[in-house]
Amino acid sequence: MTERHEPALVLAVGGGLAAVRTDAGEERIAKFAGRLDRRPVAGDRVQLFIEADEGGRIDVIEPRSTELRRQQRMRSEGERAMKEQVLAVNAECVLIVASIADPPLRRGLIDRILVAAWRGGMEPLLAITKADLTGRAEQDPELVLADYRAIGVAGVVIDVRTEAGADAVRELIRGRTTAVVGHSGVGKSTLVNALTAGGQTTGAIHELSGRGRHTTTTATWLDMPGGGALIDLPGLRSFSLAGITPADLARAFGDVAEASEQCRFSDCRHVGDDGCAVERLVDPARLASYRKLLIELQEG
Ligand SMILES: Nc1nc2c(ncn2[C@@H]2O[C@H](COP(=O)(O)OP(=O)(O)O)[C@@H](O)[C@H]2O)c(=O)[nH]1
Ligand SMILES: [Mg+2]
Ligand SMILES: [Zn+2]
Repeated sequence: MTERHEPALVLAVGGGLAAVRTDAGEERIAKFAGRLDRRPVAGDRVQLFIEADEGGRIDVIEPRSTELRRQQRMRSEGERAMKEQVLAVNAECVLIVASIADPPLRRGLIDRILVAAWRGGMEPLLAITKADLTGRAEQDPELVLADYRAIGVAGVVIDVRTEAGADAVRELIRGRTTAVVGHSGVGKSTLVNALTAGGQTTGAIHELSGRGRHTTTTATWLDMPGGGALIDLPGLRSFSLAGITPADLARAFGDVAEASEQCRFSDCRHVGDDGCAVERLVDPARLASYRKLLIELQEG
């Protein structure tokens, strides 16, 4: 077979190799050209150099329309270093999956992913799972949803184990390419399986796993029957952002800003101040998340 270049999609990456699918529908395992200035990520559009029946080499990574990034704290020689990690690229939206209980819903993680989604050019969406466990939850899932709706984030409350749950999410993401993120244990895999009708891993990803090169610690591209795709991310324990800007904070906490207009004093700090409307109107857990991010902003 003659040497050629073919456009392809990166399905998964692991150990210096990628599972890719050419636009002609052929799946291959690809190496990376030495001259690449960045690592390919699931969702990347690439030019694949093919010279043999098997394999290929990623020569070019096309410009990305979106990037979901986080910071990883690393300890190097006693010094605290930050390294940026690109989790998924070219997704149109980010579906944040959070259970209302078991494990309990954590606003901090949701708010951080929101900021990262908006920063990276994606629409954040929220799926609150385990609706059936609302009785033992600390918060009412519908009220949580309402808080996020107020800042422009659409969402659903679902029991993932029902057909209706998967349908509600399918409606929310409507055939778009969606990065799926959440703390582990929230029901993300259950949801992803339902959305991908069993979630068969494609040939090349399977082969990459077989070679011990792809584990569930990196993103995986999954097609959805009827259109659209998921970029399934591993369960996140934490989600760090670096260099939070006032604009990031304003966007993610428009409700806090709005409530603050009703505080008695214009210089209200919303920490036990007389006549504070923010403390009266904003959910305490949400306010706690705001304060944490505000401190990070002030610390730069
Ligand atoms: N009660 C209840 N359990 C769920 C729901 N969704 C998932 N689970 C259970 O939660 C556990 C973790 O689910 P899994 O999909 O593996 O979560 P992941 O770690 O986020 O991928 C499993 O035992 C699921 O059966 C739900 O909506 N309601
Ligand atoms: Mg899982
Ligand atoms: Zn106030």
